[in-house]
Amino acid sequence: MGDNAPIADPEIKYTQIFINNEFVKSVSGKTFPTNNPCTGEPIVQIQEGDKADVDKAVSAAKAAFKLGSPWRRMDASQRGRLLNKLADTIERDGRQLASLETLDNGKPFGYAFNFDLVFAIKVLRYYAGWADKIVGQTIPSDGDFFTYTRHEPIGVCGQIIPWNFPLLMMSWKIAPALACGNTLVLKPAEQTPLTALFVCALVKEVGFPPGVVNVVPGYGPTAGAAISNHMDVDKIAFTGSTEVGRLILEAAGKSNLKEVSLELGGKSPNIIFADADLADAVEWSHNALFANSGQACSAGSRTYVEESIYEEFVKRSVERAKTRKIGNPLDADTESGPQIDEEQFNKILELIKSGEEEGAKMHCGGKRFGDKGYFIESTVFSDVTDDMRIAREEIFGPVMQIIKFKDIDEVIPRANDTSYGLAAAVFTKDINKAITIANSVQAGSVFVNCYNSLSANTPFGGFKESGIGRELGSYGIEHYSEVKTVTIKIPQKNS
Ligand code: TXE
Repeated sequence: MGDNAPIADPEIKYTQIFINNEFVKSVSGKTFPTNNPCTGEPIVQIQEGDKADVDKAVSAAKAAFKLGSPWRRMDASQRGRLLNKLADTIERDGRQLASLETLDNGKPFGYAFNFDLVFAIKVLRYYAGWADKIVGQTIPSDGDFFTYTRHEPIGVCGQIIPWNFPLLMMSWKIAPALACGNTLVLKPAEQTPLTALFVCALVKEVGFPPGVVNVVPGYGPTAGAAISNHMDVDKIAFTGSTEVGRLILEAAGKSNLKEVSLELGGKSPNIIFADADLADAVEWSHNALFANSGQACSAGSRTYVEESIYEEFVKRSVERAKTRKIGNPLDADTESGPQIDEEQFNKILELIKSGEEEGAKMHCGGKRFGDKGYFIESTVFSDVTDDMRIAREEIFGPVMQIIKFKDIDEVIPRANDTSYGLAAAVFTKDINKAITIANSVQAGSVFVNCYNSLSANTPFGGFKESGIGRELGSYGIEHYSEVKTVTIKIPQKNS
């Protein structure tokens, strides 16, 4: 086996809560299983954190953030060095990490290795570079005064992440937080704790001081709620459902008004004009929806196609969906693995049923794939109208909705008629159409003749109910630092 081949049965070394650079058991003594979505069977038992464990983790993070602590005294350049070293060790152990991700999440190993892992490493390196470049201003304030600003870390950051890109979402959260000098308590999703716990061992190995990074696996209403309600958590960053995003905001309001950044759901319009390169648009649109088994917040889940090419676009999209290889995520040619769990599996099948009942035309798929695990066939609907549930609700599964439109003036308000605003795309060769769409859609990211082309240095986040704040790029730094204005009386000011 080469260095890039999956490990079918990766060793699982880390199943405990990580506090103060030590792996520990839960206070309650409880454990929970993490399951293999290919079979529905448990992989291993994980120590189950809840409020008592979160309290311990927050105390550790608070102590690590004390004035004079090794972390607060550390050179900013050294914080960057530690982040780079973390990226190095993740790269070194990439095969193991990607194999764990595939086992726990079900995504094809090729994607886990070549996309999730590679992107996570890039994000760590990108923010490593930022650590000693986070600077304030000197300001010529009125009077005999001199003012400067300091961009200080906020303090203890709570970070709650989902199961669709476990390692990647961890990197998006911890990299900017650590670059800015914060300490953190992160809760991975209960479905996918394995890679986050593996990274904890690397955090310790590369030399982050104890208490800087703490990871508490557990369930949302217990461990997650304990983080979002905690009086000593100064900021919370969350990626997940809009429903839970509201709970997080509410908890922040009811506790200590901790700062909140949210990256929530989406129902992103992908608009294909008749002048687009058709083959290209079909392939991008296919992947915009089916990548990661449809489990992406920015999925292009409302495919709007101009009337004159509608039939042809549907025909080609159906052909493409039928060739999509679903199956064992360890096989090199597999494009889609299973959905994450039974709850998501049932939700998706129920929404497919609603599409049929509401009169959309189903061309392929529509049911379970195979006889075990949570696989669903690649499903394509045409004749979808804006009011159908499949056109309004986030399905988070391999279900494509192709919707007809007449012209640019008509499609813009339709594209914006949603409570979400995460992403949008337009396919056209006409620069004026591209720019008009890009400037008119209410979305945090707009892609022109491409889709989901993300990068560590490009901001990502939502308009409207898709979230608050931006991650990645320089914008990500803003959510992990406080600006302090220091004004000093001076004997005499001169210009
Ligand atoms: O999300 P949850 P679920 C969407 C997608 C999906 C739906 C439900 O539509 O079908 O959400 O998925 C933690 N306090 N997205 O149920 O519950 C939970 O433990 C604090 C979009 O898996 O939001 C996990 O760590 N935390 C999305 C995280 O929140 C709580 C990614 C996400 O889980 C909590 C995933 C609580 N009360 C789902 N309840 C995206 N934006 O990428 C749960 N959690």
